[in-house]
Amino acid sequence: MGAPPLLPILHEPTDAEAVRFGQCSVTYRELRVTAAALARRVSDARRVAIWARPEPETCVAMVAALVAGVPAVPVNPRLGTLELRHLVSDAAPDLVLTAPRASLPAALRALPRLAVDLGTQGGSMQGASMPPEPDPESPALIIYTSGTTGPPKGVVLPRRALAADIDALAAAWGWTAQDVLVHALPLFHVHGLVLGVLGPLRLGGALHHLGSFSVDGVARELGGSATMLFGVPTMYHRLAAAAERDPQVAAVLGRARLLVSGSAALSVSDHRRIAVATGQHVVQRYGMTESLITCAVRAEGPREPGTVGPPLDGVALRLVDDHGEILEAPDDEAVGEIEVAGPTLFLGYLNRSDATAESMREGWFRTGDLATRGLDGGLRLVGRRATDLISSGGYKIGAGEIENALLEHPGVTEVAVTGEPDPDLGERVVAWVVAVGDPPPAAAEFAEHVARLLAPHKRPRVVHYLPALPRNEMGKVRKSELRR
Ligand code: MCA
Ligand code: AMP
Repeated sequence: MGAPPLLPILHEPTDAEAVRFGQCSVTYRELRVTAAALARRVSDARRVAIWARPEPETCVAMVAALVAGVPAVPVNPRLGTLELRHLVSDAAPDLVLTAPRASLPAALRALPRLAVDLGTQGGSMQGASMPPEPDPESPALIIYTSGTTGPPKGVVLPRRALAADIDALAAAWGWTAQDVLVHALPLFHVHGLVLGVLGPLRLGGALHHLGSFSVDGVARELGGSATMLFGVPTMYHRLAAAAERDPQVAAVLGRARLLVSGSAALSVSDHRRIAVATGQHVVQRYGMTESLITCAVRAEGPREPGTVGPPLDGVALRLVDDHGEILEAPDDEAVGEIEVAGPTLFLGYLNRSDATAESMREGWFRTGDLATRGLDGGLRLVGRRATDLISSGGYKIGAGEIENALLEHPGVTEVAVTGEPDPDLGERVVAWVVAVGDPPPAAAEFAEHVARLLAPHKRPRVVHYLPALPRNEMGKVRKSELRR
């Protein structure tokens, strides 16, 4: 007996729809035929990069790599030159999978390229045999995630973590093959890729991707066959305003089977605005790239605002205070760091055994997130250990990374980056610069510079010019003073 398949439906595919992007729909049978053919062509690779534009080819490439048992590295197509160069040298993919005619940046053009051809969909099942199921402990995905300093680290996720997490979420939400997910998230992070793509595909349901988020697109899909939405709080903030304005938007949101928010805190106020306008209570879940999703409000349980729910079945989770004491009491008061163990954990950071060791305590992964435990067992997130990690639009952004990029600009002599509250994005990136030049470079130029070197979502939205940065006697910038 081999291992149970990660994507069982591919072994007995039907003509049911698997993924849809705009007019382009791919059935499970077509997915099997195309992905099995592609899997044979990548099976010798050690690792493959996937140019993760929101297109059906990205899903097919991902499935092909999983079928072949070759670790896939999804690449944000908006990465700037610095970040992309780091990813390519760190992950060292043998080839890159793209849609036909994708235009690649220089760092990826140097790699052999394989175009995903949806034209092979019409091929026969005879020629599309499935290779044996890879070891559940083998790496499936390498997802890059920002830390507070230095370049992003590649989180290596095994197949068993993906399977365990999706199954636990399915149990928590009554998520089945009958569900159709409206999807508008990027396909290179856990939220959009593991939950949004592999979730429906493991369960045999469908996903409808909008290409990019819009209130109209979400309303159209939920007014049609879609039953669920996965979004970040910025999306729900925009949906709340739309539902208050437009009774039709309110009605379709109200009819959805489940609206789920994650990646950042959904404000109590936006939760309530949506509940008042639509009758629907958005469900929160909490997780991290390294641990996948570990807590969720249950579909059938109470849906209080401000809580991310109790741990998922099968996940071991503990709260540990500053003295190393494990907090047991559900008092909604004592604050501890969330530590996680169990089947949803990553294997480690790629090429960074030092960082992997630092992130663990006695076999438990230290998330850096601080929470209390409520009477009902649900967790309430109250903050993060690292204040240098900015959470903007559901993206985590390391302040150090932006500081390093800005220091490469000839108009900057000193810089500090902080986050400040933003009603739409949660937090926005703020740069405090000591600039040279008369006049100094404009704020828009600094934004362009960061967008080019890193990625557009990391650009500073506000730039303050200072004659000098406030520093302590050790020379360290006093960010608390700047934030004040
Ligand atoms: C603006 N743009 C620029 C510049 N200014 N480009 C270059 N240089 C500039 N100076 C462009 C952008 O590229 C973009 O183009 C457009 O302007 C607007 O971008 P932006 O302001 O960044 O965002 P937005 O369009 O308002 O998007 C909000 C969003 C987005 C849809 C909520 O932030 C988003 O998709 N967030 C999801 C993040 C996520 O998936 N996180 C999961 C990771 P254009 O208009 O062409 O797009 S966390 C995770 O996985 C864990 C496990 C978890 O718990 O989930
Ligand atoms: P990432 O580092 O990109 O994997 O994002 C994981 C981080 O997102 C966690 O460490 C949390 O700080 C944050 N996060 C995820 N879900 C939630 C949530 N429901 N509420 C608050 N923060 C969240």
